[in-house]
Amino acid sequence: MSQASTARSLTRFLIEEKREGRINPDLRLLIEVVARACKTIAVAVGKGALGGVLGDAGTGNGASINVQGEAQKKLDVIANDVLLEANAWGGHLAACASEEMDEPFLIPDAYPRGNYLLLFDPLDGSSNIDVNVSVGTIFSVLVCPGDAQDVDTQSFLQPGTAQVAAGYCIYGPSTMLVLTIGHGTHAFTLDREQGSFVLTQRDMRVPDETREFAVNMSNQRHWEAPMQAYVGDLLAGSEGVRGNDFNTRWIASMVADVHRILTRGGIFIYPWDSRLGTGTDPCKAGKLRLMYEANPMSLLIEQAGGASTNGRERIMDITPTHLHQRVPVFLGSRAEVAMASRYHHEHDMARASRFNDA
Ligand code: P6P
Repeated sequence: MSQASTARSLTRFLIEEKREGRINPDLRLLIEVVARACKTIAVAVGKGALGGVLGDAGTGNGASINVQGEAQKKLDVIANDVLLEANAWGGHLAACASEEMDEPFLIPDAYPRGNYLLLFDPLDGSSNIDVNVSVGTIFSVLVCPGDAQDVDTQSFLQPGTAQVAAGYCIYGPSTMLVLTIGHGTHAFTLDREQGSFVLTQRDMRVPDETREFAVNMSNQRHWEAPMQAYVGDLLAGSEGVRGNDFNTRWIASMVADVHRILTRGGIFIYPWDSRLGTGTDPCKAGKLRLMYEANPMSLLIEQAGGASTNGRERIMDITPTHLHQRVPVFLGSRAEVAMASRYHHEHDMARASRFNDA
């Protein structure tokens, strides 16, 4: 049989998952629609300067700023619009929420509403667009609690454990869709000639151990004590308590860093830092967003045997209070995430003991 005929397309994979009772027709449609939207985004991203879509969005009086207070790129807006338009009419969604929109987009009355909620970062890492570094789309799927006609922001505020699907599409040398529907994490590569995603890695596994960490070291002086201690011991390498040398990678595109970790292991860290205030404000508890960055990536990583915490607790156990709230992120190889979390736990215990002794 030819390679083409034995290759398993995303469509065939989802039909077989439905046959196994792991997915229902509406969720299958949702994933196919998101995958198709990602192919459209891949075309726009791939054009680069030839597409006239690089640079900042916004009119002549300066770049437009999104709800995060960040300058929007033209491709941020394009990717967001592609995902909204693709998902509006299918009848599978009640509403969408996006990093690029203050409020959720409720499916208009002109179309039927379904029982799913879709959350996305339409183009994560977009600051890398203008320097031709891999970027990606991250998405998370929840079930709408109650009647879809009553959907509102509160409907989205569910912990990561409530996700029924999550994934990302990475626009790199190849375009890949990495997906979980709660039964493993699987990778599909876009066959540009056929125009379809083909299963290229079933059941990705994150190695438990690693010698590679990903963090933006320029923020080191702003980190809290346990994070300083943890990274200090990594940097001490084989002459320090860890007894091994470590390598570092930082692409500054979460999708690309997480994809590397899913592929060969590692730990990805974006910790809280003192510039963000006391850490008690959920909208300043870190840089990365809980609902449409940390939660979907955490589900993908856990489904691949890895772990994901905020340094102190499992990220997917956090009950959100704000749609755009942020969270410190430690995710990847299970043993290394446990080690980083141990530094935080031991720091907190010692502080509590000093407080009790005072
Ligand atoms: P820094 C991209 O803007 C992003 O949200 C993630 O994709 C990435 O991991 C992080 O920010 C990079 O942040 O502060 O290193 O530029």
